[in-house]
Amino acid sequence: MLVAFRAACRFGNGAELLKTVHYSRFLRFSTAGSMSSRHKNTKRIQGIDSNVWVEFTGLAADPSVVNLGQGFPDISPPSYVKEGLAQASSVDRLNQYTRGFGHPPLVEALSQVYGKVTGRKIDPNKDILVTVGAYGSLFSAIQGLVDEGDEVIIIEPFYDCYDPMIRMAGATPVHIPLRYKDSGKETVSSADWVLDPEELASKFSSKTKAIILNTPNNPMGKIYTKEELQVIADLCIKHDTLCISDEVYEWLVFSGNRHVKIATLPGMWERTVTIGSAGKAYSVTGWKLGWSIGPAHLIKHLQTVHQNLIYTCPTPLQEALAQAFFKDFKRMDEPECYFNALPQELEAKRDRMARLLREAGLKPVIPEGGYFMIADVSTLDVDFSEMKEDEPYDYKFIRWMIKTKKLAAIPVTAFCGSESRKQFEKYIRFCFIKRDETLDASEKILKNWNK
Ligand code: IK2
Repeated sequence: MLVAFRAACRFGNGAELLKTVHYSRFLRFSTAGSMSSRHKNTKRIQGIDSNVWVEFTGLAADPSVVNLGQGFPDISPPSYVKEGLAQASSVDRLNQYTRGFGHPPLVEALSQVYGKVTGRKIDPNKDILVTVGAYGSLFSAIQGLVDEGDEVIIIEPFYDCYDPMIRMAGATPVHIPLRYKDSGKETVSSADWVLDPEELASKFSSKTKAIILNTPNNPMGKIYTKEELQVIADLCIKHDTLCISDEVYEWLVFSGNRHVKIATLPGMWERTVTIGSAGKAYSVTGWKLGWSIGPAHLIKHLQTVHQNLIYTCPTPLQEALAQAFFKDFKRMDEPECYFNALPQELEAKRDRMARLLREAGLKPVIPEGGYFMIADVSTLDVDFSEMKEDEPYDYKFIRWMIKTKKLAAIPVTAFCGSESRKQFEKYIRFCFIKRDETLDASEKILKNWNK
């Protein structure tokens, strides 16, 4: 409007100026009229408009801030993965649409890898769906399998999108927190956070359609043992409940631990959708490719959502990912396989992060897997007098830390319902899949913490 006004004045075009003023008035009135009803949001997105990633990624964008917040690697992805994408995009045919439910070479590669891991034959066309990130798989699974009036159990702390996705389907999330069980050891580990089997059993009812499991867990790094998974599996079978198992960190397992797929327990394959992510498997979060694997009678419902939502994922990315999987499938038991090499590299970063946090007076919970570490910050004396009154402690702490210390992390209560806020608000989450230079910069901040 201002530009049009200036131009009209400069060129002496009075008629044009009047037209512009009239048009802008018309726009203002017509918009104001319709804002009241037609422009309102749908009920299904009521109350889910705030998002921790939108808010804290914005705050951490200041280049003077060391960002250990959002979970993306700043280490390089493997060179053969990057080269594979360049090669794929040089083939004309691979720049066009591909099969909607997954590019044929990719579903073939996934069926080989997961066939080996699960010890069962996986049909590349019927048991797999390739999606836009693990987000796409979660959304398709929840929309395709969960109905209005259903209940879905989720274990706190949980990846934050589960809750709004369940609400968007018209269902009700039922939360159950992991509870801290003192092992008597000086070091607290993610294994010390456990489900109470009786409390879990009390959450199942005739309305329970599904439980969402996340192992290794984000934000805590907990890896459920086979015995813990068996408790969940027994309840799923008893109540004829589905399991949506988010296993995006499946390869990121530190020494002394083992990742078990709940789908491999007796009676669980036919009721489980297992979700993976290329972003996490190959340190390429920007590729946003994920997949769901499960029995054809469940996957077909996810395929129905997918074909009416986005239809197909980018072909060159799927081709490059397929070639990476074929390469690593051949050497899955060797240390060079990325699925074995990355957790080794990460374990050293985990140990360094834990040491740095302890030196600054924070109390880290040592993760068994994944690339996040939560730490108790309640021991630190911080003046929050200028902060918003009504926010949980962890939100205030991180706002203060970004502003005062130039270090970004993520509040753990973003991963909880309001009932468990008190239990988790003294923790914040750090991401440690970072280059040595980034960890050096955080070390400098943490070493000077008390100055
Ligand atoms: N499920 C879990 C458990 C995830 O952690 C993620 C992505 N991580 O998010 C970044 C962070 O926590 O800082 C997803 C699903 C989604 O994966 P994708 O990126 O493949 O959609």
